Amino acid sequence: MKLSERIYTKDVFECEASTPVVVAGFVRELRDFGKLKFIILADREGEVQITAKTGEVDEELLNVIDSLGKECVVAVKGNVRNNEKAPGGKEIVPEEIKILGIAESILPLEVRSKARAELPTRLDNRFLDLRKPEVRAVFKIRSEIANTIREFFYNHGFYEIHTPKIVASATESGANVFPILYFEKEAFLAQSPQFYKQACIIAGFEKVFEIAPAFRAEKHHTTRHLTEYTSVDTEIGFIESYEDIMQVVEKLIVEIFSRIPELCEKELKLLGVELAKPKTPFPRITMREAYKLLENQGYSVSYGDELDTEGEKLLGKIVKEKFNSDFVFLTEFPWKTRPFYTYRKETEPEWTCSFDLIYKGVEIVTGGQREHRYGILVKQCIEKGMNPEALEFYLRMFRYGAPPHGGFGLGMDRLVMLMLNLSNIREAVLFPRDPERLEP
Ligand code: AMO
Repeated sequence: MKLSERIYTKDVFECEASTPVVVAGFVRELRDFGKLKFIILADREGEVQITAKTGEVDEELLNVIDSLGKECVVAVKGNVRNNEKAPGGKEIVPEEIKILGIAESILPLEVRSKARAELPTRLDNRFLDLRKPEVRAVFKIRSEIANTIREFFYNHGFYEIHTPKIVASATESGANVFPILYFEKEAFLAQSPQFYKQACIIAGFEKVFEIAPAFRAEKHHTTRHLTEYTSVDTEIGFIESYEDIMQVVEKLIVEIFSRIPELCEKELKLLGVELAKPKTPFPRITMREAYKLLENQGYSVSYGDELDTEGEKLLGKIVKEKFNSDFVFLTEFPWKTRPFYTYRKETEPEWTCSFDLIYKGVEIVTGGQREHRYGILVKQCIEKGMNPEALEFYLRMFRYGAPPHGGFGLGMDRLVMLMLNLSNIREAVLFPRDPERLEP
């Protein structure tokens, strides 16, 4: 039997009776009724029943089946047979079974059990956890979201860029960078491609995007923070205002919510998730309005402070009731809460030309216009208590002609978690990293 002739289990159900086929996958279930033995064989696309009856198949083949355990990897050559009692109405009568990989008899995690193991056990045994169709569905959808995002940017004239992840300085705040030893020097893992995506705009690329890991040394244990996450970043040149950037975010979100239901119908059904195309434009609320809305509900946030998790959640609820929207742009963040590179309102410099996108009460995007005027940028850097000399490699770019520009960063893992109603960001990531978890 040749593996190159293999078809997926789902394609068996398209075959006429007596068609010879080769399938391969994991032994998900074994049932032994003495003279009648069943294997439920699973591959990425589904499952099929293999039926071996004494008298119908070789004695030797029955012995091979007896030697199998759950999750062994096998290839099966046989003929398709119609059988009303078989799942999906078809089964395979085997002629040859080849063992490709042996599984130990005691599994650290049951693949086909209805009872869900605790998340740490699942993550410790992720390779087995991912064999569950409902877990794998998350990553099929994530793959399609990534492809949709990539296609969206290519279709809108963006260049895809790849920027360094070993860097010389913090971009967002000094507190949450991972220092690394870089030969004899200190270096850091990139918190964001912020400086480099801006460099591409100053280089005249007009529109760029990157989908890549970002690293944050955040020690808090929450259901929405990781130490390594996937960031979807963009930067756009020659903008009028940050409104231009919000419109791109909106279009991208609508594209994702339009495409995923058609691309992942089966997976969404398996997860019990219904995705409706969001109404546009998303409501836009300034931070000053947000403080008032929260205050009216008895939740007070100091004027000029950032919203905490609870505040964001409550605001999400208020917006849902008021505008019937899961999405809201929070705009004009206080200068004191934003990085030094943020563009400030000309008339009210305590407020910035920046925004967050809140989805179901959780921040998924941060963006805004950037300060592109050298003198002001240096002043802002000093105002934030940073040393311009240490940032010379970044600041000098602005001395030789920088167009007005802006962009955003979208947390891919948060988006997947919220779209699929997962209760923890770790479920949206193949091999999550948090303060305690470095393996697998
Ligand atoms: P910010 O730091 O807000 O902005 O990050 C942008 C988005 O990235 C996601 N995110 C995270 N996801 C999981 N775990 C974390 N620890 C984590 N930290 C951030 C969130 C967040 O909205 N340079 C700016 C972006 C820009 O203005 O272009 C930045 O990095 O979804």
